[in-house]
Amino acid sequence: MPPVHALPVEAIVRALAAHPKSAAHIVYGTAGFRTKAALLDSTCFRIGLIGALRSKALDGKVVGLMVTASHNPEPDNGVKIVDARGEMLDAAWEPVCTRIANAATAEELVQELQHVVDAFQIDLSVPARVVYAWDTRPSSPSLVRAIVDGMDAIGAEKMDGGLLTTPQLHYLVFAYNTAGTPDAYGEPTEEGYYHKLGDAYLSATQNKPAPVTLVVDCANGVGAKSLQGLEKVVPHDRLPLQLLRTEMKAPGALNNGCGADFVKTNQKLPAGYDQESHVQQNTLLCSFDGDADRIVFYYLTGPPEKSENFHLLDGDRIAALAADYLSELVEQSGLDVQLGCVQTAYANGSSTLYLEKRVPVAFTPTGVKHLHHEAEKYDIGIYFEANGHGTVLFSKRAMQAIRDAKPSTPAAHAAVQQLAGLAAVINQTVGDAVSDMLMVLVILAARQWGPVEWDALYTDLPNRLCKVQVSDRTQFKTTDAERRLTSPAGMQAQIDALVAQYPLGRSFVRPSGTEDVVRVYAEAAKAEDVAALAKQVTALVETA
Ligand code: NG1
Ligand code: ZN
Repeated sequence: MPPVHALPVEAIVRALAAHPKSAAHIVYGTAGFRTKAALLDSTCFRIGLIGALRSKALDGKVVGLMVTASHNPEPDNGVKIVDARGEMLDAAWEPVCTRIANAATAEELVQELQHVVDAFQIDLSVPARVVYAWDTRPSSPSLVRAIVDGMDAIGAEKMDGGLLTTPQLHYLVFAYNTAGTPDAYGEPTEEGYYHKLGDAYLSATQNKPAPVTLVVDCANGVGAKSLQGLEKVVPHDRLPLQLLRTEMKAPGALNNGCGADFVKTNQKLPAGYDQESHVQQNTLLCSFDGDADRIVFYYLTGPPEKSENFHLLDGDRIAALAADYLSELVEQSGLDVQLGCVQTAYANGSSTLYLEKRVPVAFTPTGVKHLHHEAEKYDIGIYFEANGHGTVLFSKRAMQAIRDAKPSTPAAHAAVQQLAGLAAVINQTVGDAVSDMLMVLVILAARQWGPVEWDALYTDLPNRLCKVQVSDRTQFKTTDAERRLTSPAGMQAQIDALVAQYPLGRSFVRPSGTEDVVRVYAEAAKAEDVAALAKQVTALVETA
């Protein structure tokens, strides 16, 4: 037996033989590791090793490993690490993951592992604790076995979270690590999650008339299971949900013709919705993505055959709804807490104008980890990507102010109560379709609004998002929260000249972090101008 302060090299090398490395080079990016499931076995074994090391590096705190490829097609899969406060993996560890995943031989792998132990001065005698979970993809169980082999080889206490949504795993990690402390987030079980959200929702909607029915497209993914769990703790008359696309076991069904990404990208109903009796004019509808960390809402104002009858209420609208309501509550409560909102360049310009009238607005590069960190700078930080990924963070300071509040009027008292209720409804670790859905329902119930009133907060500027294939997307470099190009030389000046031709014109170009393409975004006051601007900027990019 090697001493406890050394890596168990023999055990690792022995177990490694069952998980041969594929030739593909793989990078730990915004979404963790993500690619075709068939290429991921060795990556998963190795992330089992890394998860254990990360836990040891954090003094034995629980870290999470989630197997999912979110909104991507069913044959894809992925794996990512959840850090001890339930947030995304510390950026300093991303290159560590990449190096370990790509080590070509057993010898190299052991060297890389030892390098991490030395670089982060990890005390290997600290016991590791790792909780893992997976989505509904057929490839997930075998990838989970590879993770377990990795954890067994290095030695870790394993906690089997089972089939969960990504935000449920984030919840579990945070709940484990805060259990028994003054910051205790909730019971660290799946049921604990349903009770925390469900009870908070019931208390925040107390004495309100029954909300409208919400039709939920579960993307045939794990979100269906999560909502069924929630329905067990919240009576149907208090949360009238109609769940559609719940086929978690049907081969090929996941994210296929449904789900948040399909609806947002195509700006239309999930396939087959026109045949559903529940889908009617002015009904509030929403779509989850495959691992239920994203949500978009929508509604119809006439027969679905006509595209102009479809109205999307995306992440920008959720941010606007939250900012409108929360800023009012903060004012009524008299509390000294600062609200702020974080967006990316993809936010519709009209939403930014709307928000800026109410709260400070900051911009970050694409990717929720950037938004999350920026939102932490406020007492109450609202962040949403236009595609529906986001949440609202209540800082320790805000929670303390809410607890210590001595409201002088009944209205101020009610506002403080409502802030406390919303803080409990909203998942504080990561964007969560279920918790975002409940937040929207709480606000709509308080406002007595339906989708039409919500939609009336502002009018979107016409916009377009295009993908361009280029020979080398790394030549595209950006600055100013990805809103301006610094390379290729001279291209930004050309974009500026094009944009200046159109009233309320805006356009930017950035390389995708998840696909081998360059994205072009354009918006302007008139639809025909957007089409022209997007075409001209795309043509510029194609010449690079
Ligand atoms: P990239 O491929 O870097 O544009 C996409 C989304 C992001 C984010 C990430 C992570 C757009 C334009 N981009 O990033 O918002 O969700 O995937 O999944 O929607
Ligand atoms: Zn997702």
